[in-house]
Amino acid sequence: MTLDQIKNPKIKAWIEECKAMCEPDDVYVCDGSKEEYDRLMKKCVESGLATPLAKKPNSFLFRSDPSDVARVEKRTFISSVKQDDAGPTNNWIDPKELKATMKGLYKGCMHGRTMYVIPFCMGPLGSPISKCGVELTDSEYVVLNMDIMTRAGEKVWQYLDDNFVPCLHSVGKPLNNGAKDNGVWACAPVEQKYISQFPEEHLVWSYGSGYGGNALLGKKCFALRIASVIAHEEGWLAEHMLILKLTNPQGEVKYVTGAFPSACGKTNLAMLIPTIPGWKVETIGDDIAWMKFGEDGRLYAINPEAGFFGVAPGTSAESNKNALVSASENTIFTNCALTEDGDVWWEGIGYPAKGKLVDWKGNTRDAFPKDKAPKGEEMAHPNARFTAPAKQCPCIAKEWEDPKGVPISAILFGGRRPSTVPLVHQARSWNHGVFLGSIVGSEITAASTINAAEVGKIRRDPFAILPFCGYNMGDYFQHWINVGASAKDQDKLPKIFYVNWFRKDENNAELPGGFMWPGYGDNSRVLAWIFDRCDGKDNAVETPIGFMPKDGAINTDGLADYYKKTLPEILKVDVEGWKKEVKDIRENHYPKFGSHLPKELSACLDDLEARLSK
Ligand code: OXD
Ligand code: MN
Repeated sequence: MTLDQIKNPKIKAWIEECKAMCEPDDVYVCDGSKEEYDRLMKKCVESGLATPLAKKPNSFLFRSDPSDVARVEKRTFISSVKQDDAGPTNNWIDPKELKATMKGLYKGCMHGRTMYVIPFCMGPLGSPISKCGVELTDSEYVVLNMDIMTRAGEKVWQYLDDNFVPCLHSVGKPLNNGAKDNGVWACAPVEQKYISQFPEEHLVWSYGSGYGGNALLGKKCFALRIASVIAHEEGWLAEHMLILKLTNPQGEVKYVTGAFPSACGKTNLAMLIPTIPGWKVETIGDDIAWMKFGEDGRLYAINPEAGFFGVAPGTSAESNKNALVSASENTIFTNCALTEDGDVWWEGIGYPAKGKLVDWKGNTRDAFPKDKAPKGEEMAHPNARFTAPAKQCPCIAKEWEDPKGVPISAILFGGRRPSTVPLVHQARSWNHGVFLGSIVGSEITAASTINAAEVGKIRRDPFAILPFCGYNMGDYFQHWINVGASAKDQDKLPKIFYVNWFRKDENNAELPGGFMWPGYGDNSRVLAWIFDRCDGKDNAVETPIGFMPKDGAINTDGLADYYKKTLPEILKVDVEGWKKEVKDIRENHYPKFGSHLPKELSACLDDLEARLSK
């Protein structure tokens, strides 16, 4: 298809307008075919930007610019008409001002480049929950990644209508007077990077970065920031959550979603291999869930994505074998190290590097003894990624693309909490669950700060959506309360749980890494308790913080003795710790939301305080 053949006048006019502003050398409408993917990849290889990997079929390694290696939260804007609508947790610039600045940058920014038109769908084609968009980009890398991460190309046109989400992207490096990239990653300096969402227009404008969520606009920009706004308008939920399918030894199935801040093992949980016999975990999604009520009054979830954009370092056969298999072919690697025999390598891959490696900056170096690189000298960038098709995941659930979604029985919240928060507790009600989501946080550890005074403090990341909420977070809390209240049948709402795999006891030398719970596959023991809770099994006791496992209700068969000994400790209510938690929420967290904080949440906080004092 060519630009002239696009039938929808609104889409066509928008592309023409962007073309006139960005002045590309030409415009190419992507069809999403394998031939197109191979052709664009060949272009990247020939220009020196991509390296084919001899050890992984149809897989390629890209290296980005050291200034362009991650999402840039300080350059991410929610540009609502009123600042109050962006709320206290988002960066805001008046849309008139931001558009004027960005138009200045966009003017002629695609000189010497092709503008690719990517029609794409977030969610299974034809699903009533899915939504479509069009991304315009001057980056082949973006086209190739969008091809894996979304349903993209010719097949999407029949679902595109006037409600499409327009997403404009440029790497921000015009090639004037015949200049070439010469295999160098194109991007703009940090102060010229803008990842902008215009919530009233459901519009995304991204400039200056070619990396991940800054550039693959279907993911964080559309499926979370803009979708959260649409969900707020339409009465559903767009969440930073994994979706998993859990089957018990009797063959009964439940679906669970889970929100965890980054670096808390969301992908690992979604692909977990249970250590308790007879249980099975399968994957529906590892990052985003869109949830809407079905006819039967249950909340149904789809994964709007079609691939995994996973963090490579730390992914090993032990931590997540299924992710490794997912990324064993047809995969794009970014900022991993390259081995002499044409494979990728990263810190924490589970085996030592041999001989010389080309690091993520393109320098050839000897592997470090024991693979312990000093901080900042890693072979793979700590945010190195693999982009792999979800259908290649060995544990992908057969219904992962079911257009009606999967009915959710439980919603989990969690974070890295070395103290206070127990292994698992269950909310008493939907609103109490919203309270638990609103207080999610991860403790700052010595590893993440050089300021000793910070250690032990909690960085709050409500619903793990802090960098991805497209509107006022206080209104977002209220929206969750309203969704619960709008349920036709309150009994059919998912049950809500708070889990914590990360309790520590530094004084117990027996515990690997000081962790009081083994995590990974052993988290299935907690999932099993949650499964039975959803069936109303008598396996819980009521405590001041919510329902917790009865003695013996967590299966410990085969668990190392030292974990059997620590279990009672991580299943206790730490009353003093929770009192401090209440104080921190009351003094530092909730006041941020001012008059937008729902009264239901203040009431939950008062109630918790009263119960802890009884
Ligand atoms: C991601 C993130 O890349 O949450 O998924 O940062
Ligand atoms: Mn994420």
